[in-house]
Amino acid sequence: MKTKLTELLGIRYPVIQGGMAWVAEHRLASAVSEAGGLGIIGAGGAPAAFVREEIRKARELTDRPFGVNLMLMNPEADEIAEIIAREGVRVVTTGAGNPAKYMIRWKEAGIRVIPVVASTAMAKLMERAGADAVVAEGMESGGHIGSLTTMALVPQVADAVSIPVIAAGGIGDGRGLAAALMLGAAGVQMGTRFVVARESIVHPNYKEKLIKAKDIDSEVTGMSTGHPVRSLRNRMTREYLRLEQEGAGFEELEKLGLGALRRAVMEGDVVNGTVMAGQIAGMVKQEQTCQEMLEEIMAQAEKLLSQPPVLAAGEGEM
Ligand code: TUI
Repeated sequence: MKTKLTELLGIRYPVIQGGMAWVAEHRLASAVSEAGGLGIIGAGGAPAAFVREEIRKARELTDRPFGVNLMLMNPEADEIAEIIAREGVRVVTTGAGNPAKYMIRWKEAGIRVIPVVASTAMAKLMERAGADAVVAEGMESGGHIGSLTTMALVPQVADAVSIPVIAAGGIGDGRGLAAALMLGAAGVQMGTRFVVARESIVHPNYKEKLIKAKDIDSEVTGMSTGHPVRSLRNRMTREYLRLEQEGAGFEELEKLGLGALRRAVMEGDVVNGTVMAGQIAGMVKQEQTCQEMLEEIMAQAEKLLSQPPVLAAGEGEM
């Protein structure tokens, strides 16, 4: 399947992996790239030196292009931005902020820059600043989210900019990919599905909780602080929401969130840790290799696109 995205990045399938903090490390990123998508190392809140090592380790595991996601609230964002430029990374995605101040440096290093946006205003701003594409991420996503749904956001962003748009949020299989292309996207970004990849190093408890989750099992905390985060319901989200309802201040709430994602991903504390996941958690049913996932997703999308269900021969009145 050729799209503006596969051409822009030189990849086989129009699928990029989300830049998930702690989860998206060199093994997952290189496996996604080896399987024909675009793997991404998520800098999350990690120190710059750690990110540099992750980039070098990924390069040992694949000759294919991979990217780095710079989470813009990282205290070492400036240093990481410079490392990305110096280490010969091919693609950068950004999250949770405006990356405009790094754009000239990255473009001059020949990097494809793909900011994640949650509004048409931000998408237009990024296009003017020189972005090569944008990820339009709906609130179905796991982690830090905006307020629009993918269904509403993607076509509006596609109308607002002329660079390729990558749809994210609520996409976990070939139906989601086919639908995203119909909405005007040139490809998709998936996070939650890749969390349970065989090559993903997240603690088995995290994978198990995700595989057991149903459609309604995610919750959004942090609405009151201006940093809404979607994760699976557990003692942590209940306690957080109770404190928010009681009018707890920003500082008390932030303290609760600090390190909680790391506790869930690395230590397997899925009770008191933050188990970030998107609304498609209910359709994540089993651990598979990245290659199995991508082949299944592409086969399903290609079938749907060549034979849209509503036009299927001889079925009903339509
Ligand atoms: O960034 C994400 N998802 C994330 S970042 C993250 S780490 C974290 N953990 C706890 C609390 C806060 C962060 C976990 N998940 N997705 C991309 C994304 N970016 N979603 C929404 C946005 C966004 C929001 C506002 C992008 C730009 C923006 O603009 C604000 C501005 O600066 O004008």
